[in-house]
Amino acid sequence: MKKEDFNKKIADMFAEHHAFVNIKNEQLNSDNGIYNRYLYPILTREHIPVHWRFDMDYNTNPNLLQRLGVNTTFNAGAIMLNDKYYLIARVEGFDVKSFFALAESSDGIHFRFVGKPIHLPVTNNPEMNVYDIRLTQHEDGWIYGTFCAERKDMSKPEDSSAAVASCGIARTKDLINWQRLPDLKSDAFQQRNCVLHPEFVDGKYAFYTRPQQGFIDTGDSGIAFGLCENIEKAVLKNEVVFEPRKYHTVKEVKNGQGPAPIKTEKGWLHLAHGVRRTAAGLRYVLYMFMTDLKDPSKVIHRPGGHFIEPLGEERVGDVSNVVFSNGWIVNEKEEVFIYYASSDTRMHVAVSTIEKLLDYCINTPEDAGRTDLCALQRNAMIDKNLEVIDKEFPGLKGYL
Ligand code: M1P
Repeated sequence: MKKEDFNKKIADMFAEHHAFVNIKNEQLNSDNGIYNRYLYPILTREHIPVHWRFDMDYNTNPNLLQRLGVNTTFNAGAIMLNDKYYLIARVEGFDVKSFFALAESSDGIHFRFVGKPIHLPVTNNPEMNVYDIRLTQHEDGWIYGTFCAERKDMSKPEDSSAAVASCGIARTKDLINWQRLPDLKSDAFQQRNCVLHPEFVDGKYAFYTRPQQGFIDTGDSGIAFGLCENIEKAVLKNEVVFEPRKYHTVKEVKNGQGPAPIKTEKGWLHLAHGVRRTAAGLRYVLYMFMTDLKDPSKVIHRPGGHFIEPLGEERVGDVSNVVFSNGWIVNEKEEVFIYYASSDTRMHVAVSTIEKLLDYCINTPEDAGRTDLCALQRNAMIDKNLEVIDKEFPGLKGYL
């Protein structure tokens, strides 16, 4: 390529990227009254800046070929800092290694990647991969990131896909400079979906975890809770499963805590993922529950069924039929921005409010537990509605 064509191509690529990241997103009508989805994903691989993928030096890349491709941008942690909305996305290169990258927004909907990918310090046992960071603004003044640190399973040297997942911990004040702490220790062989609770509980750091025996299979596990004295050498004693998986529910195969819970006057709001096995493979949905203000491991409300499911184009991607969330943000108007990834490929947002999420959690009936009871539960609501129609909306009878 001639140098002048090379220069023009680069200018065009930057202009196209700028135009793409500035496309205005549109809120969609809500079909459930609980939250509104948005028309476009909010972070995709097309959001990755040009200079993160291409060598722009004519001497070393005269054909302007992409050198370091990005496959996916998903499973982002989220936090509000200095009135800005931040996501720390899991960005997976073509080399299937993930790294964390910071994206910034002033409205919670339109994001762009800023700076450079985060260079996370390693422990004395460097991991092969990191992903799914949860960000917790802790009352001790630090912002903590807890993430999955994955290493080869050295007990199976012949198996090149055998891995061990642990909970990595790092902390920061500015989301750019990170201090690495030792990985979380507990009796579990493996850990994923570990999240630091934002407040001390009984004067200790509190973790949501998911102890598991295998890398994919979690056995009889569920969302567990445990306390540790020292975050700089975090050892969990007495890790107890308080939100177990359950036969023939959205969390029949496994589940995991999403982001750190949100404190409200009526209890802690939790978002989690639940996994069911289908003929098409595993299906991941999001569900909610609430825990007691004084004891965040005591579930006080369990709305039945899923909260967000993969819909339409969300159903397709690198790992299809998955929605996963490890980040949400509450703003000063008590709007809640729920950031979720679809099919391990791109990020979306759904917007709700604290008022609606509390109503959803407190007043949505629990899973009735059995098909006949579920039918009765629905019929009771329909009978009540027929009375309401009779009294308040007689004109609707023609639609029945
Ligand atoms: O592929 C779906 C998700 O699978 C894992 O989650 P879990 O441990 O709960 O099964 C994670 O690898 C996650 O990143 C991924 O989105």
